[in-house]
Amino acid sequence: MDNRNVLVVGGTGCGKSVLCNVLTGTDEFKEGNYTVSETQNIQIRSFDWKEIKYSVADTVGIGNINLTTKEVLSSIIEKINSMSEGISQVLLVTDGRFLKEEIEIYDFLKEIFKGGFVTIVRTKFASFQNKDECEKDIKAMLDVNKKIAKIVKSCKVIHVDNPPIDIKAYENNSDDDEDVVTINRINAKSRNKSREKLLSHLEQVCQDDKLKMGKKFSFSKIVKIIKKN
Ligand SMILES: Nc1nc2c(ncn2[C@@H]2O[C@H](COP(=O)(O)OP(=O)(O)O)[C@@H](O)[C@H]2O)c(=O)[nH]1
Ligand SMILES: [Mg+2]
Repeated sequence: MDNRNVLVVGGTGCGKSVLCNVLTGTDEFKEGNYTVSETQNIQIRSFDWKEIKYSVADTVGIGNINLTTKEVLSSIIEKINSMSEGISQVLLVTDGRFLKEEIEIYDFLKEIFKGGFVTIVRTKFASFQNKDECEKDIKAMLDVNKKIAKIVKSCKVIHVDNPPIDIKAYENNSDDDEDVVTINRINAKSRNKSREKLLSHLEQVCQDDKLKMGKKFSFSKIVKIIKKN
């Protein structure tokens, strides 16, 4: 069976772990809101789709309060190295704010791989099923500043919405309980739609050739890249 390795990166709290759950169809990646510490043990999970085995790797985000940028980038390198066959596609997750952290990760990845390997996944976008709204949003990204415009132009952008599916009801109020069940159900539907969109995107963009990081990639080079920003 063919296999594809997908690396998920981005700032803290932008929805990386949720995206990994949605893609792999599990709840094994730890979701959290960004005031709480997030993914410490970077995880990989696999699933089969249309005769292809996909392995999805979550990473810790830059901006994590417990780790320095250097530590985060070196943990991403570790992750890339653990996928020994190489990376098929990088999903750079942003929730629309396009933080300095996301730009740093992009520059870093550009330094270690070349070419069109990155898909920007715009999360928390409720109108993700509406093509016009997605296009409008891409236009808005192009207008933020030159640097972001350059990144957006070099990548494919895909919009999704993966809202929470474990919202808890107030206690002792049956009416509210019903509403919460309904919201969770609607949110699960949105996640399913996002998954369909992501899978058909991956099917298109993942080539047989995988990206490999230069074996001699050194830590001092990482530091240089960070300092450049
Ligand atoms: N509404 C909505 N909430 C999201 C989405 N993606 C993530 N979240 C929420 O954002 C928070 C951070 O998500 P998480 O995946 O843990 O972020 P990470 O730090 O990038 O791994 C959680 O509270 C999620 O429920 C999304 O697409 N839509
Ligand atoms: Mg996480």
